[in-house]
Amino acid sequence: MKGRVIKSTGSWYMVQVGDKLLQCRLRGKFKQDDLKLTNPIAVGDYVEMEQEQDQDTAVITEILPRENYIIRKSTRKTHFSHIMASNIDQAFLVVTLRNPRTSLGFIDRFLVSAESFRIPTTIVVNKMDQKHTDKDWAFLEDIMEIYEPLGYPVIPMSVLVDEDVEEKLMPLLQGKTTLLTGHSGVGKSSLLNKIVPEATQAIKDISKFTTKGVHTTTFAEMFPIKDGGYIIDTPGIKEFGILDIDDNELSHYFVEMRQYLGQCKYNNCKHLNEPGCVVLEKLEKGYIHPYRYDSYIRILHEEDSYR
Ligand SMILES: Nc1nc2c(ncn2[C@@H]2O[C@H](COP(=O)(O)OP(=O)(O)O)[C@@H](O)[C@H]2O)c(=O)[nH]1
Ligand SMILES: [Mg+2]
Ligand SMILES: [Zn+2]
Repeated sequence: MKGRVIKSTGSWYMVQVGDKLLQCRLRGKFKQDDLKLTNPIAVGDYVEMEQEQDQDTAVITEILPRENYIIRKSTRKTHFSHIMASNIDQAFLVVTLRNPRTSLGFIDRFLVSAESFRIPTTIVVNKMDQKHTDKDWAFLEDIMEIYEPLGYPVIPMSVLVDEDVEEKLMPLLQGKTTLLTGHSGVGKSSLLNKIVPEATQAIKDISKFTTKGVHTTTFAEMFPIKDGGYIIDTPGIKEFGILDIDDNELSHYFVEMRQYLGQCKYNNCKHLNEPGCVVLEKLEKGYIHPYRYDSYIRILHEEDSYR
């Protein structure tokens, strides 16, 4: 029997099989190749199960290979990582121009992570109904001018006020597994509730179902949407860091730089001030946005400071 893990508490897993939910546990040890993981099974995993005799629970016997996954460092065990979610088709990064203002640096950090996991991203600019200043409008223009040409669609909207939220977003969400992310307070839960009105109820049901006292909010949760597809809500986005990206690797995750890599004079070029650097040349000619280059430099130095 094959299903998909939509919720995990660490010891029990909620698995969706067709339109049914099954409570499952693990049997035996699972081999994890190179990763040291605190969780062998993550939300989003496709698994094989065997029904337990005389019970409406099942045992997970196998994890099918993951297409991708997002991971963060374990907060409990050093040198261990925690898979937050797997088999993700796309991310929706929700940002706001004010209350709170999402910085370009934050957007770029997320995009680098998403690129490293090979997850395409759409930027949803929410709370467009708010009273915006000239500076806010200029910021929206920057966002559209910088990210749309790079292949990151930008969708301004108001989840609270717009009547066509579902109409606008559903075609983009259907049949896909979408990671919903962004700063706290930008409207992720509001968006989730528009797309999956049952979500609030589902959250309650599931927490009733799982062991009492388990702190479930640190886990990602996956919500099936009607006509196929899932939305994954991730708590703790603050920790969605950039893991172990080498200095020389970083520019691979800036899509506009990627195309020039290999053309620099030195093959270990960090695009800082090296002679014959094609990235610097393209920056000067205006093919690379100065804000993006600025983010590149910041992330490069931040990464250094972790070591
Ligand atoms: N003005 C306005 N407020 C919104 C909008 N969407 C959400 N909010 C409000 O922003 C606050 C945070 O929303 P929430 O969905 O909890 O954000 P989350 O932390 O990202 O899940 C709540 O008070 C919402 O009512 C919007 O489109 N416009
Ligand atoms: Mg929320
Ligand atoms: Zn270079």
